[in-house]
Amino acid sequence: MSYKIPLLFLLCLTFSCSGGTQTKAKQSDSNSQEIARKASNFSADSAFIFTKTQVDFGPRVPGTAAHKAGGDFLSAELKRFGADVIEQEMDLKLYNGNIIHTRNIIGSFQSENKNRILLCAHWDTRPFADQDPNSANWRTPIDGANDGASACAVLLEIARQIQIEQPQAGIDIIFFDAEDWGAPAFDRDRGGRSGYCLGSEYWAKNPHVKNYTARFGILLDMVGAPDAVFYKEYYSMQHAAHIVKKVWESAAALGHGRFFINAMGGAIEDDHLQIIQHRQIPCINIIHYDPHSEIGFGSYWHTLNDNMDNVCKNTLQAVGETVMYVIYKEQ
Ligand code: AHN
Ligand code: ZN
Repeated sequence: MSYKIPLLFLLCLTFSCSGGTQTKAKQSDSNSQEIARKASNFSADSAFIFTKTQVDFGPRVPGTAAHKAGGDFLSAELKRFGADVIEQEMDLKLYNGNIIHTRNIIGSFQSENKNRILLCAHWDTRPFADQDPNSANWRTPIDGANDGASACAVLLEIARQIQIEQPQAGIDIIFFDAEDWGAPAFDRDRGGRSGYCLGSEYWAKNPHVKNYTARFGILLDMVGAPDAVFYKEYYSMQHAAHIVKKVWESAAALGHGRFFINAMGGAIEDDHLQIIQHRQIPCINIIHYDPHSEIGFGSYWHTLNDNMDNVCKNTLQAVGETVMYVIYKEQ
């Protein structure tokens, strides 16, 4: 008789435990589905139009009318989507000693929320197609449909979605100026500095809000080419491996593993490095760079082929949805 009580007790325990686990698993399953549903609201059609609108202004090279128009557009769109917008205007010194007038554009959602996520991209375009196969084009500015416009377009579409459905965290979207004025291949012996990432360097040293910080940052760069592949970038892994893991796992869960490759890529000097070094915010870079290809970057990179013919909605969708999934998942 005496064995009956413990057996009954054991059975109850077993059932209640497995029941509990099952409920929890179901809950997290339906949570993930709900987050995936929110993320799927990202519209590639909309992002494509945001890309084209920027390109239609002409190359957004600091000092030009197209640059002014492009910046005004990004700023007005962020306001239209309900962000508090701050513009930082600054004169910056180029690799060759020349000074350019530039502007970082910052859009903040739920500005009072201390729990923040930073999303960023550069909005200026390269003044010279110094990688173009035809040397006659080396001094011609590029459209920057991928290198500039695509990432800003994805972030604008995310801003539009955030206005409709707010995530728990406050989101800051920063469009950095003067990323792409690195010394061109035909003028490399001048000055000691690479010349890239000037706008982000300025912001990281002089943030728009005193002592600004965020849980983490995600930089997007060249996220629109049909054949884009995003490998795990070296500095992102060094300083923010947990964010890389989160983003690549989210992409896989959404079926975007074709774009987000689960392998190491190169070490790329980009805006995220300024944020890591000068603001100590763990920041990752989602960038089209294939370590197995000859140049690494896409074949259009810093050539006149970086135009609208090289922008694909499937890629914009994969990146936009993945980033949205990550920000809606964050508590
Ligand atoms: C370098 O080529 C050193 N960095 C690439 C950063 C970049 C340029 N991203 C877009 N254009
Ligand atoms: Zn570039």
